[in-house]
Amino acid sequence: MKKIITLISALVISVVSFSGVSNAADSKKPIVIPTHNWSSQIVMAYVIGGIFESMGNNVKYVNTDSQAVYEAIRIGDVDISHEVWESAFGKSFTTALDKGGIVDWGDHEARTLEDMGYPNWVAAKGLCPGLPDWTALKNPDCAKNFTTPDSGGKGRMLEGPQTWHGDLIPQRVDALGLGDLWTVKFAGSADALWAELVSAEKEGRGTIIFNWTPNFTDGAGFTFIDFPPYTAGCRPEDGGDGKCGSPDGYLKKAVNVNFPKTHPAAAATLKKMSFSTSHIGAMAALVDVDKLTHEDAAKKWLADNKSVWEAFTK
Ligand code: TMO
Repeated sequence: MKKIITLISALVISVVSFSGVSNAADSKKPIVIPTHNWSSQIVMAYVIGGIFESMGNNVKYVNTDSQAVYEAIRIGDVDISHEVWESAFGKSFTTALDKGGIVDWGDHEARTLEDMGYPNWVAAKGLCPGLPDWTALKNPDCAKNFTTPDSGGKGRMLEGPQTWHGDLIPQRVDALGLGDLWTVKFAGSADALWAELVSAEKEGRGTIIFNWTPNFTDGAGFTFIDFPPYTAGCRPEDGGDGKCGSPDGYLKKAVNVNFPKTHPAAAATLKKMSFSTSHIGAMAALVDVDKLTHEDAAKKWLADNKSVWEAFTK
């Protein structure tokens, strides 16, 4: 009897140490990676999935709302986020952090800007003298060059999908006293923003759209408008008057609190993972310029940048 007990306890000890946290292998349970609705994020999802798979992990992609994802990570439905953009999602992310269950997993090297701007030919054609200073927008002779059939005689700005940051831009336009001259419409998708650039140029009318960096438009002749500087608390959602532009923002990663326990190797790799402005711009360009599918873009990016990502796995 004593012998059997000794045998059982030895077995228990070896099983426990085998599955122990410190040097355990990653669980075979698929790592749940979210996809949203802009190109770099989707390509990077497949890039990271490919890196995890190269380490022997299983992965699963779920299309998730880009605000609700932080709550989904917090409660464990999604394992990671790889593009937490400060301007659009900082508030949802911080709210989830405060509730617990989600962990800040560090910053990418790239800094971000998410704001309204225009293709450089708008300035070259003299459609709004004084840009990129926002006060140029107060001039009726500027606004009239940006009208569209649906803008009620006002200049039109084309925002991205409303799920990204709600009424931030319409609020700002009103707060800055631009509401009599300008109206804000929401695009249904990122592709609608890029289509607007093409049609405005064809029609020779001015256009102001929402855009961001890193993106495929980096270095392709796009200028962001200089609004009054962002300061902590300046937005209406934070109690401010809304008379401010967007921050020089972070681009973070985040994980569910249990992810480093279930998948320690993948978690360590994600922690080291840091993409630059040009890495992320290239991921977007493979889709939006070269017209690859997101999956093919990720495969190509991984093949072209082996030395970059292999370093994260070591
Ligand atoms: C979140 N985004 C990059 C579309 O601004």
